[in-house]
Amino acid sequence: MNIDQFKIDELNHNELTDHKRKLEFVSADIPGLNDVMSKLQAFNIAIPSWALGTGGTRFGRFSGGGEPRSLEEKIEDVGVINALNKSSNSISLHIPWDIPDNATAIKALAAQRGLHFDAVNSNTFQDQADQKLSYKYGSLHHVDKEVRKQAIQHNIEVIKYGVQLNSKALSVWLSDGSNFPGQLNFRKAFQNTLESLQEIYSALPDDWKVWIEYKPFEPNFYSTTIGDWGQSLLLANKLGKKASTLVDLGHHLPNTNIEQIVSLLLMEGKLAGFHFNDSKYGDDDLTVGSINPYQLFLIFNELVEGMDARDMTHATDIGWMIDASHNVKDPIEDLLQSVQAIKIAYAQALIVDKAALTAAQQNNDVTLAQEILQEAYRTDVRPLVAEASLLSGGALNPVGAYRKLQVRDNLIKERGSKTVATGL
Ligand code: RM4
Ligand code: MN
Ligand code: MN
Repeated sequence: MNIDQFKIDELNHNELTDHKRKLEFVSADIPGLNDVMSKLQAFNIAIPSWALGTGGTRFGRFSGGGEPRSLEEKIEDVGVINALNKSSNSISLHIPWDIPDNATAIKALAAQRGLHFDAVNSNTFQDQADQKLSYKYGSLHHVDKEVRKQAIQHNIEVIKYGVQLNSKALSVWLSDGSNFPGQLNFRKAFQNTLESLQEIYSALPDDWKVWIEYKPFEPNFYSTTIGDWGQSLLLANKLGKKASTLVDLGHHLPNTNIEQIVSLLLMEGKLAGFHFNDSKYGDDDLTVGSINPYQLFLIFNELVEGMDARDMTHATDIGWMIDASHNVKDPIEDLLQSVQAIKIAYAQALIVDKAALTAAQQNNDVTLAQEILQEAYRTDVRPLVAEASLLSGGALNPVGAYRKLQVRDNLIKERGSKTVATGL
């Protein structure tokens, strides 16, 4: 379905007086307001094709109604999200969950909705029906060269799909690891992974990148071959310039200082991008900002500081993407909430008084440093985010507009109440 612009404008119109009052109030305290606004408007976060349906857990899956039944319908859903928030202008595909059989048509459909294709993701963590060899004991790290070859081939095929779609990066997440002590020779597993990645690396087009994601556990519960940022960075450094490390917020052990990881990866020019989500325990894939919004702000604070130190363009020099799974919420609502949470954290980071913070750090004024960060964090920047959306033609309140326009009911009418999307 398509959302008519006039419907969004109408809703905005009804909320305008309230909005302007709140905007005026917060704007008075923000130096460099225009700069903040244009950065917020430019900032986009890619939507993963696998997050548009209801996700399951290993215990079950409770599908919602009107889920997209095809890649075309997934693109439609991202179009809806982008029409409402004007901050989700790309989609990231997971192959083979979403194979673009007719790339030209898919590209045209996406372009009609103002969308393009972000990184493509390979999948060697599941066996497919037509697959010769199994990934039960891993893929790129496997003891059997033939399995490694098959997994390398798959990644090269994913690059080919990506080239047709104008993607510019391959994102690799491996579930490779071991479930029990003694199962694996860590060194050989790492070496095999490196050699396999080197072959994939040499198949990358000139203007492409490979992003190496890490995760400490699950589905393997004793070791993961790319288990943390150190292992990922080691691989990225050995591979070369086109390789860097992708941070998925849920892929850390509890209490890990993710903002410090981000800061150092940026310093090394090896931060590929993000998979945003939130978590309480592990790879929970919950709505961004739903559990620990302060951590999200601290991460953005490091991102802004680190990117500015390298003179990078916030919106485009790093890959921004959501990676979430929704068991109980409407996926579109969840994604809209996630994008809002990201933009709020970004706006808060933009208004940190950097000169004052640097001085406080230099003077070892610990109290003042904390005050400065929390001053920004406790500022209600939501009117700024809303204004950025309004200026770009989006809704002041994307979730509210989605509900008022009864988008899900319309999708159920179009697609039926018993539909299941591909994905986890
Ligand atoms: C993994 C990881 C990958 C994602 C899969 C579906 O835990 O986060 O990025 O592609 O899940
Ligand atoms: Mn991820
Ligand atoms: Mn994950």
